[in-house]
Amino acid sequence: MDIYQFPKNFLWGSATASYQVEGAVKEDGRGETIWDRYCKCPGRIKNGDTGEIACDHYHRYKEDVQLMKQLGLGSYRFSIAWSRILPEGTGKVSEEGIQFYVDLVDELLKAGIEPCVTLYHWDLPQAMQDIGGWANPKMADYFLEYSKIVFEKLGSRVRKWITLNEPYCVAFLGNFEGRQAPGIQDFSTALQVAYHLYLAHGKTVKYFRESQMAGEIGITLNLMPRHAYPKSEENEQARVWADGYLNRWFLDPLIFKRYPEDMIELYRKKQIKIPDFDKKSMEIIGQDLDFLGINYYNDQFVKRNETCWPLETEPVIPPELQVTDREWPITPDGLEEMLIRLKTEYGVKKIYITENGASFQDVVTEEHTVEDAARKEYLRKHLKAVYRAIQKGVPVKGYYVWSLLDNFEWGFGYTSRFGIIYVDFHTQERIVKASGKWFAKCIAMNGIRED
Ligand code: IFM
Repeated sequence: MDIYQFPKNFLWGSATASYQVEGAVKEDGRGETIWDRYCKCPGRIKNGDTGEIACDHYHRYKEDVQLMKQLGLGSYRFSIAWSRILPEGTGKVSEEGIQFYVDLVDELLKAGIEPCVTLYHWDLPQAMQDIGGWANPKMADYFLEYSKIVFEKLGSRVRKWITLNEPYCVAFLGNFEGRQAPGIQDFSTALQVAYHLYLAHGKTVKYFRESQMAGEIGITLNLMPRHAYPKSEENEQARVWADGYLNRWFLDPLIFKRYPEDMIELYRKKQIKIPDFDKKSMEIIGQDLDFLGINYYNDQFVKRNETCWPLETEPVIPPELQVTDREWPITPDGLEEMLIRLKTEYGVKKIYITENGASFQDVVTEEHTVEDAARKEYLRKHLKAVYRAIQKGVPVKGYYVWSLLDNFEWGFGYTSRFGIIYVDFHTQERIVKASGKWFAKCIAMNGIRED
């Protein structure tokens, strides 16, 4: 039997996000968000689902914290809904909204679980979208105003902060592809959004440092190695652009304080307006990070297709690969590859895997269990990839499974389940899946056992 022992103090956690689990969208003064609005538009979300009730975590957080304790989690990553703190995005603060997070943090600490707080996981107050959303240059200051309030209320007890979750998705899925809120389809807007998100991030980290807050602060990016498929010179060019679009456009400003030249050139050639950044703004963006959070699900394969504007690349799925029920290829080696790249190419000093997991169709058995062998296998393979990267000297300090609970999976509504805990969305009953029980064993032995 092989045992893969993780380093002492390795952090084992699980993650959720406010709109995906909380529900209670009209309670205690919470303001409307872009996701509340987006879900109302017919045809956008499978089955017309919304996050109105979701996992009802807002009312059931105590029960959920007990489940986390039962699993032995060292940390719980959750996000704060900006519109619970500032219903209009700016101005009047809602003390009731803040209280929910104060209580949640207290409950976690009582259970010996470290809170890891994401300040922004996509649920922008609608009032902010009404003045242009992240395309508005003032948004960085509004975000700072919001962050300061959260720091003031929770800063004495929270020691792990993440400014933004997956700015790529906010910018490009929300503002170019339009398949996430707010549903805009304009590439230049998406680039502006990405830039303003980064200014918001940078200003917040700067404030965190200047006010000498205790703990650590970072950001979470979704990263994927890209591969040419099939391999050819033409497809290799597509791979480089696809890599620039998702990976380098987000890593380079943070680490090297510049945007990738080849992408700027490509975008200019396509008449796309590039944000007006200068040395000063890049200094703000490239604040020192305590850690980089990465969300990893799969690699992506691309071929050149000149009709696909503006990247001239088309995603393909190699038929020899296994996929999840979302048709995401299962490519654990890619996680190791990306981790090594972060160390060697970008010199990142500390990494948390802030999300990793898989969606599969789950069935509740007659014995009232969920035997999700495929998810367990997915997690096992990816944890082994993390193990190998650590052995090669990559400073990975923790791993959060996505997700603690089955939840509202954005455009897929409740049809796509990522949880290690099953949620019956009619009764709100929770059942710890086989993958959850297996993950609890990993936590208990601080490693993985091959059996
Ligand atoms: O559910 C999402 C999460 O909100 C962000 N990262 C990817 C997950 C799975 O799609």
